[in-house]
Amino acid sequence: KRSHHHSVGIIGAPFSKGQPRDGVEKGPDLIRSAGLVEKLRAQGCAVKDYGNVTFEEVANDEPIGNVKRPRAVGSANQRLSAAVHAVKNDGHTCVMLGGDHSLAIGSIQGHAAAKKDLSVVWVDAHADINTPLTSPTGNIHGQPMSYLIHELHSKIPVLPNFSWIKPCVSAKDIVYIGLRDVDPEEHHILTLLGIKGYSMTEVDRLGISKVMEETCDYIFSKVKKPIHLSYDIDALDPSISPATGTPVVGGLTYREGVYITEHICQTGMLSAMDMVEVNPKRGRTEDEISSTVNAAVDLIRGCFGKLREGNHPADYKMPLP
Ligand code: B3U
Ligand code: MN
Ligand code: MN
Repeated sequence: KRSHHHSVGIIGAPFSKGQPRDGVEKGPDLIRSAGLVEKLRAQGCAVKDYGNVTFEEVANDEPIGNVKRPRAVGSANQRLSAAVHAVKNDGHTCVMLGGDHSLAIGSIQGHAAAKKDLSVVWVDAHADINTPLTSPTGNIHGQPMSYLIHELHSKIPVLPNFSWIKPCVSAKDIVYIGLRDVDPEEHHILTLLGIKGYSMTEVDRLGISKVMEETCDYIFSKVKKPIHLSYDIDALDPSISPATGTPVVGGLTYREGVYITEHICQTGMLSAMDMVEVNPKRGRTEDEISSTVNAAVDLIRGCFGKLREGNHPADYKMPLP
C-alpha cells in the first residue's frame, strides 16, 4: 500500500538532563540538518516543523533519594507534553526528536491526552522501566515507562514537578523489541506485569518479520489502538549508531531496525513516535556521527512510507521506439 498521504508534525526537544552526558540535546537540530523535513516531503509527506520546545532553567535541582534532576525533567516533560498534545490536536502524526529518553514521559503523556488508549512499541537495548526506588543510576532516562504504567502507579513516590503525570498505559498494551541490557529489578517488573518483549535472543530465534507479525497480532488482538513508537537509537548495533550515550554490543542491524518501521507504517496506526538518544559528542569520528544521524533519519522515513525499492509513481509510461 503506497501513496498513502502522511501528515507529519515534528517537535524538537533539546534536553539532556535525564542522563549525565552532554551532547544529546543536539539531537533535534542535527537530525534536521541531515535533511529530515526535505526527505519526508520528497517521499510524499505533508510536514510541519513546530521547532524546538524551550525548557525552563531549574536552580537547586537536588536529588530526591537517588533520582537526579527531578525538577528539570518534570518541568521539561510537562512542556513537551503540551506541545505533543497540540500537534496531535492539529491532526498530525507526531515525531518527537530527542534529547534523552526521559522525554518519552511527556511525549506519551501528551499523546495520551489527545488519543485515549494507546499501545506502546518500545525499541531499545534497555527497558527504561526502573522506578525511582529501583534505579541503580538515578538517571530518569532509565525510568520513563515506570511513571506511565497504571499497574506501577502505587510504586512511584511523589517527585517535585511530576504531579501532573497521570499513568496512561496498561502493561498489556506494551511491546519491547531489542532488549539486551536489563537490570535485575527491571526484569522483575517485566515478569510481574507480564509485559510482552522480544530481546535480541528472540529477534535471532524468530527473525524480525515474525517478531513484527507477532507484535502487531498482540497489540491489535482486541481493538486497533493508535501506536506510540518510542525508538531509542541504541536499539541498533553500535557498529551503525555508535554516537549514543550507552551503546550495547549485539544490537539490531540497520535492516532489522528499518524493517520495524516499515511494518509499523503498514499498520496505518502509527500516531506518534520518538527518536531519542542521538548524541554527537559520543561519536569518535565524523563518520560515526553521520552514520548514527543518518540511521535516525532513515528510521523516521521508514515510519512514513519510504520503500527500499524506491517510491515510484504508479503511472509510468514506457518510452516507445
Ligand atoms: N538500566 C540502567 C541503564 C540505562 C537505561 N537506559 C540507558 N541506560 N540508556 C538505568 O540507568 O536505569
Ligand atoms: Mn531508552
Ligand atoms: Mn537505550
